[in-house]
Amino acid sequence: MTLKLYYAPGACSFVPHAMLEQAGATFEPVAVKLHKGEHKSPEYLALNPRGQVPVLSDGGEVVTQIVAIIAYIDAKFPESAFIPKAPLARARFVETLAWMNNTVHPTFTHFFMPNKFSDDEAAQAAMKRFAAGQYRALMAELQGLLAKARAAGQDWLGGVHCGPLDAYALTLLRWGSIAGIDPEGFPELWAHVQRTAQVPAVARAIERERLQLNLYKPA
Ligand SMILES: N[C@@H](CCC(=O)N[C@@H](CS)C(=O)NCC(=O)O)C(=O)O
Repeated sequence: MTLKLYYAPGACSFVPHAMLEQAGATFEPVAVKLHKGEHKSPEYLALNPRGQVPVLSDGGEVVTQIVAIIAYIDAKFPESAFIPKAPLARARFVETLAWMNNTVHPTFTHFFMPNKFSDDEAAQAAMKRFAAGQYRALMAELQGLLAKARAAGQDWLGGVHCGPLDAYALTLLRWGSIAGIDPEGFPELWAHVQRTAQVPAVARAIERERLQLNLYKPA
């Protein structure tokens, strides 16, 4: 099998995972257990020296970074039309993807892995608290983007069908529930995520990763 996706359950690698399922691709899913440090093993670092998921390997060529992997899967499975072709719609898609990947995602990393940003425990605790607040505001912004898409007649964040932006939104709201944010506090976004989870290809990726969508525990 030429295509291999290295993923960690519940991680950002869910986005290319759902895309490959949606494309009907034949691929080998390879689970990487982050909690066991498998991403820091010599074998994995030989594949991706940054020690992160996702990694997509195609016949020995390795692609890292979600944005690049999404572009690659889109180009490889053009019939799935993951990324709109019309100039403005395409720019809007990339605009939202870039924001998810360079703003929302790293904000969660500051909550989830504050040790990446400081070796001072008090600073880490402060960072976690601050990042959770920032993340809540970003969820509100994401819900606003969804409302804007709907007002423009789109059922899905990237256009007429469920795609990578919807899978990323699902991942980000699920992460929010880990950060103490009740997804039900964002009813339109939560409904959208639940609807995304019911798309058969997305449901297959959820099942393989054994994901629970809402991990919120009231204090
Ligand atoms: N900029 C990277 C971020 C990837 C990333 O943050 N991956 C996380 C999982 S969501 C990871 O592998 N974390 C383990 C670590 O960084 O040690 C991308 O877009 O692919």
